Amino acid sequence: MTTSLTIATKPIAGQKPGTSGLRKKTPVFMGPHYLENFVQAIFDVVGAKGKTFVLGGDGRYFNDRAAQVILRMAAANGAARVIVGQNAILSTPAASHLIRLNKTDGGIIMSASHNPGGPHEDFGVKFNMPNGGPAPEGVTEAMYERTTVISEYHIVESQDVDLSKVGRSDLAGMIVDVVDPVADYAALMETLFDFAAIRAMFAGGFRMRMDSMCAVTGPYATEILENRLGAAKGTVVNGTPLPDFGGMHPDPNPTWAKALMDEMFGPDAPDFGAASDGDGDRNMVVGAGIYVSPSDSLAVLAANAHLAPGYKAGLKGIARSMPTSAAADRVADALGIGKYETPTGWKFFGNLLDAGRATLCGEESFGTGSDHVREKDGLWAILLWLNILAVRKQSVAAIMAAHWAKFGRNYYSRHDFEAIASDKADAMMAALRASLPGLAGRGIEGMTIAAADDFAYTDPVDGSVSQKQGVRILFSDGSRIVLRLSGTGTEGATLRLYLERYAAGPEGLDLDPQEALAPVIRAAHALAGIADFTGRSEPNVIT
Ligand code: VG1
Ligand code: CO
Repeated sequence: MTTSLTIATKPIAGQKPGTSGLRKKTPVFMGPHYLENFVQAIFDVVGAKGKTFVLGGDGRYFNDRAAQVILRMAAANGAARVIVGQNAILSTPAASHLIRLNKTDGGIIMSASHNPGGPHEDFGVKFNMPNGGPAPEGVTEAMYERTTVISEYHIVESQDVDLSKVGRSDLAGMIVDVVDPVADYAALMETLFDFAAIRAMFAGGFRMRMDSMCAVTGPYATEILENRLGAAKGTVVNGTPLPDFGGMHPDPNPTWAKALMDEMFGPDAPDFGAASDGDGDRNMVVGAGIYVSPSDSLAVLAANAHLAPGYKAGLKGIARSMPTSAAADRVADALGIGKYETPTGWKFFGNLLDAGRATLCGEESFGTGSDHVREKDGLWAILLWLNILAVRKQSVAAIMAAHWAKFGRNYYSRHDFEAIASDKADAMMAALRASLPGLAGRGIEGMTIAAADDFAYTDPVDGSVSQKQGVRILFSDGSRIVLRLSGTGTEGATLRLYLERYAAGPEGLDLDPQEALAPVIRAAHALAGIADFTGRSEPNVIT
């Protein structure tokens, strides 16, 4: 017996989605009406009556409880059907695929991505559109507006739905289809990559370590790498998703995936190493003794994608977020295909992918993906790398050296200054923005500033404009400094400083990136006054 209830509520301040959905501390999300208000705002904006949605999350603390609330609210709002991953688990790319495969009206993903999880860490909710991609700004803005005036939400009173078993059930007249979270995703990967070639490579003794960081990709990686591709048992480490990610920070970068880095730079390093984040959309790639920066990874994947069956016809175009290095642009130019520079966040790639202008997309923040879904996709990137390695039969180091020899090298690094007081970070950005008009022509650290602006983007497909997407300082030698504040943090502000310098070669392609970038780093500190404003002269995460 189920009863549909309408509950009176009041707006809660600050339910504004950031770079990718609404992210807050878990206790905030668990507070009275918090999750409910936001979910109702989603349904009020997109409409639920008679619709079908996908639901799943990265398994973090509160994921299971939140899923039950969302199901009850979907039923009370008149949804016809919800497809939910078993145990409420779905990686972000797998959710994107299910939305598309089943031609649904969108999906709700419960994740705070690479942010730690647990009772005192982070939780998040994002809505993806019927194309499988993150809701664009216009939609998230409407959801936020809705949260500021909300006065009631709808929820059915019922027992929990049993999400532990695959199969169909009914919740107050709404169909709930519990599906295997891995099966359809793994099948999609088989259509894109040469599994036989990769299997042969593993059979020939190729060794890999995949660190799933106790987050959502564990079951996906185990099924695909070990079961289907024959990688040795134990290739996947930290392969069981845990509510607190085993206390790890599930962010695949050299700082947080240090155990993997140590192994890949150790005496008995495997041929290939990879890691993915909380919700499975990010990836880090490492060869024996060589780290591949995400910007370089995008460029190498673009230059070699045709070696995989899913991309043998070539690429339509390559899109990268503005802070991502220009390495991929050089590949696009060489291939004679379109290149696009978008603001940070995967939602900006959706229109380019839908319109068939871009095939590959990437961000410097360990995100790469293609038009197979509308999210970045960690395992996809890892499989494309494996496909390339299987065809080229060269080491990661040899592939990188050949790439730089051909295209030159865009030395690149991102310095993060986390948990700065928001007012200090805002004051620093305001002063920097005010200084921009006077910067062009100025010399600093032996370089000359060619241009400086605050990045604004006009979507080439729908004409929508996004302002103030980050300060860019461009030098006449191709070096570049970008500064912006994070839109995914839940504590104070995070300043992201992006640094780039181009070396054409043939000399100077083997420098340590921090050394190669030293003058650019000094210039950035001098121009932005980071220490003066924030009291911080050193970043706490370098990628
Ligand atoms: C960060 C990254 C951005 C990425 C976003 C979501 O945003 O810089 O490139 O798209 O996280 O990634 P910000 O605003 O903190 O810089 V994830 O793996 O949340 O979905
Ligand atoms: Co993520």
